[in-house]
Amino acid sequence: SDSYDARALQEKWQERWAKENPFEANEDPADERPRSYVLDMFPYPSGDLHMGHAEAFAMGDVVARYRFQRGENVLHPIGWDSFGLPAENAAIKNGTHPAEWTYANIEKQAESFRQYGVSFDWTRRLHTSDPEYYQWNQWFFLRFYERDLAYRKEGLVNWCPQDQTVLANEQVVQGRCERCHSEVVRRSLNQWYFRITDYADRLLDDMSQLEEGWPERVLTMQRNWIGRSYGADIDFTIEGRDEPVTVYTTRPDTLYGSTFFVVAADAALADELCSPEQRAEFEAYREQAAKLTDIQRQSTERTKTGVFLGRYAVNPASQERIPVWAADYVLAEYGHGAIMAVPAHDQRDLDFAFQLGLPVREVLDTGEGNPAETGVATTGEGTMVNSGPLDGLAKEEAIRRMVGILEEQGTGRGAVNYRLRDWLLSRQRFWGTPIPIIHCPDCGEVPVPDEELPVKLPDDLRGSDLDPKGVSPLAAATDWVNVACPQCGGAAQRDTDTMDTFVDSSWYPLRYCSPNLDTAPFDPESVAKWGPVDQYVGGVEHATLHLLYARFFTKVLHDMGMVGFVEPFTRLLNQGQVINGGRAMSKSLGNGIDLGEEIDNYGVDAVRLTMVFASPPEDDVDWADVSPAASLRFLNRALRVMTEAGAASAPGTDPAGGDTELRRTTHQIIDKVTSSVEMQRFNVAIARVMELVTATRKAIDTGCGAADPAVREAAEVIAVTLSLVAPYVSEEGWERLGHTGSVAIGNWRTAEPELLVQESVTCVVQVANKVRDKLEVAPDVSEEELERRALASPKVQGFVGDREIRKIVVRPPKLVNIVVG
Ligand code: ANZ
Ligand code: ZN
Repeated sequence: SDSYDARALQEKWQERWAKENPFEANEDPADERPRSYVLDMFPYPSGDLHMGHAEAFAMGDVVARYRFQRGENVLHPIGWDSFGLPAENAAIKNGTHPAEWTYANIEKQAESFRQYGVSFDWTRRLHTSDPEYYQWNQWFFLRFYERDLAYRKEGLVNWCPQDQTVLANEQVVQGRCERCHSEVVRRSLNQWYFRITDYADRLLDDMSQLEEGWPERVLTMQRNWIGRSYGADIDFTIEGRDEPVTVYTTRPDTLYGSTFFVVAADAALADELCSPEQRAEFEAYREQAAKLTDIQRQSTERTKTGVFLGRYAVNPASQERIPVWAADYVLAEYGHGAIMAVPAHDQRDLDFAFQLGLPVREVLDTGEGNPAETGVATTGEGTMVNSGPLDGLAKEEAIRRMVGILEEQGTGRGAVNYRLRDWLLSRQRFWGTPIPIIHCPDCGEVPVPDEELPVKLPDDLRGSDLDPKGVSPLAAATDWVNVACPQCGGAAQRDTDTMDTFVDSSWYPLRYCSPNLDTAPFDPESVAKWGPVDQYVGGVEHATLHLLYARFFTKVLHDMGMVGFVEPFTRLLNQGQVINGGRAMSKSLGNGIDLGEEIDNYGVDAVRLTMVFASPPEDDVDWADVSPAASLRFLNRALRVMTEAGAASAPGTDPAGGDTELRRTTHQIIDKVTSSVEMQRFNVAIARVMELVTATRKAIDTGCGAADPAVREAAEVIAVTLSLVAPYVSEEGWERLGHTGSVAIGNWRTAEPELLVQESVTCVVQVANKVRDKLEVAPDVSEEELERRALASPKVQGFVGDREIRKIVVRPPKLVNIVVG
C-alpha cells in the first residue's frame, strides 16, 4: 500500500530525540521563557504499559506539547511509583526479590514510553524504591514526628485478610480492599498514623483556590470525605457513673425529642456501662456484631438490632431518664462513639425505635405528618413543639438557643466534627519504606538519627521469606532488626513496619525539581521556580487517596518553610478509561486490548490520535467504537499533503500573496485549534486539523496548486498542530517541508486577525473624494475600528501627507471618506 512505514518513522525520530533531547527542561536562569510544569501521575510498574497508560499519557502529552509549542520552558518529568504489593506478591511466587520484578518492569515501561513518543525530560527520572528517594520519606517521617504529626496508637484498624496488612480508611472502598477487593475486617493493633486531621479545616478551606482548575466532582468527593459538620457536644449524665458521657449531634434543637441513648456496641464504653443482668445478652450481641463487615453494618436495608444495657441516662434539657442501648449502627470511631437518639427526626433512630418498641416524640412540626405514625423521620423546616423553652421557634433559631442554654448550664457546647480520620501509615509488608524508629526497652520510641538515613531494606529476603504472616516480614530479618539504641546504646529493635506507599507519591512532584540532590529532599529554590504543578493529569480513582495526601504533605512542608505554596496542583485533568464493548477490560471477560499489538498494527501516532480524537478527555474511550485504521488513513493523507507542499516550495516563503480562501481557512483553524486545546477539548482540535487537511488537499488538486504559498502555510500549520498528538508523522512532515529542527518546540502560530473575518466586505477609503485604498473588513465592523484601519493604511497616509484632517465620514462597512484641508 502507499501507507507510510510507521515503524521506520518511529525508529528514525526516536534516535533523533534521544540525541537532541528537545524536551529537557532548562534550568539556565538566563532563559526568560515562562516556566510551566506539566505532570502525569507517575505509573506503577505492574508490567508493560497498557491501554489505560496510553490514554492518560496521550492526554498529558497534548498539554505538555502545546506548552512547548507556545514557547514555554516546560518541566514534564517521568518516574515510577515503584514500591508496593504486586512486586512483593510476584517475588513470593517466583522465589525472587521484589526489586528484580520491579526494575525489570520499569525498564520495559521506560522503553515503551520512548516508543510512545511522550515529551518527557528523561534526565529527571526517579524510582521511589531507590534508597536515594526513600531516605527522604524517612526524613519527612522524622520531621513529622518532631512536630507531633506522626504518632503511634493502639486502635481498631482495617485489616485486609488477603493482603495481610492494615489499610488506611481511604483504601477501603465500600468495605473492600482497594487493591484486592477482599472484604476488610477490623483488628485492634498498635499502628503509626499521620495527624492529617489537624489539617482538616485547611484541606477544606484551601479548596477555594482549586475551584477554577479542578473538576467539581473531585472537589465534592474531597469535601464529603473530610465531612465537616457543625453542631454541638452534649453531656449526658449516666446514672451510677461519675463522668458524664458526651455525644455529638448536628441537631441540638431536637434534644427534647431524644427518647433513648445508644452506644457503639464495639466501643469500650458499651462494655463498661453494661449492667450485670444484661451482661450475657450484651456479650452475645457483641460477638454477633463483630462478625459483620462494614458493608453489612452500614447497610440501610438491614434490620436494626441492639441490646439494652440495663442503665439510664439523663437528658440534660428535660431531665428525663432515657434507656441506654448498645447497637452496631453507631460507629465507635465517629464523634464520641455514642449518640442521643431522636427517632422522630433521624431515620436510623426511627427504624431502631420501631424495631425495639421505643417511644417516638416529634419536636419539630414540619407539617409532613407525625413520624411516630408515618414511620418516616422528618428533617425539614418547621416549628418547634414539645420542647419547653424552644417551643414556637424555627429550626435554626432553636439550634442557637439550645446551644446557648447548654453552654450556660455547662452541659454542652458548640462543636465541629469531621468524618476524616488520621492517616494510618504502617503496613505489615516488606516492599516499602522502613519506618525510621527504634524501640528501646529503656528509652521507648527513639528516632533514627538523620545521619544514619537511609534505613535500607535488607537485601537477603526473597521468595517465601516474604509470605504474608500478619506481622511484617522484616521482623524475621533479625540481623537487621537488632540494633543498639541510639540514645542509651542498649539492645533495641527496629520498627518492622513499612510506610504506606502513598507517602512516596505525596511529594514526588517536588523531587523532580532537583532529582539528584543528595543533601535534602528537594531544593526549595528550584521548587519555587517550577512549582506548583500547573497541570496535573491522572485518574479520578485518586480523588480521596493520593490527591488528599499530597495536599496534606504540601501544607505541612509549607508550615516547615520548605515550599511557598499550599496547593500542589493548580489544575487537574481526570482522563477517562479505555473500555471495550461498553465494559471495562478484564481477563475474565476476555475483552482486553493489547497496546503493543495495536501499535504494531497501526503505529504509535494512529493509536495516540485515536485515543485523543475519540471523545473529550474526561470521557471513556470505547475501543469497540473507534477506528485506528481510519486514524492511520487520515495520517497518511496529512503526510502526503505535507510532502507535496514541501516538494513544491521552500521554507520561508511569504504566504501574504497566497490563495486567500485557503489562508482564511488556515487561520480560522489555527484560532479554533488554539481555543479548543486551551479549553481541553482535544478531540475538537483534531477535528479541525482534519478539516484543514481536507481543504489543503482540495486546494492542491483543484485550486491554487501545491506551489501556492498558502498551501505551504497550511501544510506547516498541519505539522505544528498535529505534533500535539502524532509526533512522528509531524516531525517527518516538517522535515519534508524543508525544516531542519524539531517541529515540537516553539512553532505554534497565531491567527492573523484580518484572516479571521468570516465573510469580508470591501470597504472603499476615499481621501478628498478620491478612492485611495480598499480594505477587507467584517460586515459588522464598528465605526471606530473602521476609522482606525482606514487611518492606519499606508496608502491613505501617503495621500493625506501632512495635510490637516478636517472631518472623517465613516459609513460601516463600505465607505470611509477623509476630508482634508
Ligand atoms: C441527634 C440527631 C437528631 C441527629 C436528628 C441527626 C438528626 P454528620 O452530619 O455525618 O456529622 N451520629 C453521631 N455520632 C455517631 C456515631 N458514632 N455513629 C453513628 N451516628 C452518629 O452526622 C452527625 C449525626 O450523626 C449526629 O446528629 C448523630 O445523630 C449521628 F434529628 O444527633 B444526630
Ligand atoms: Zn535506649
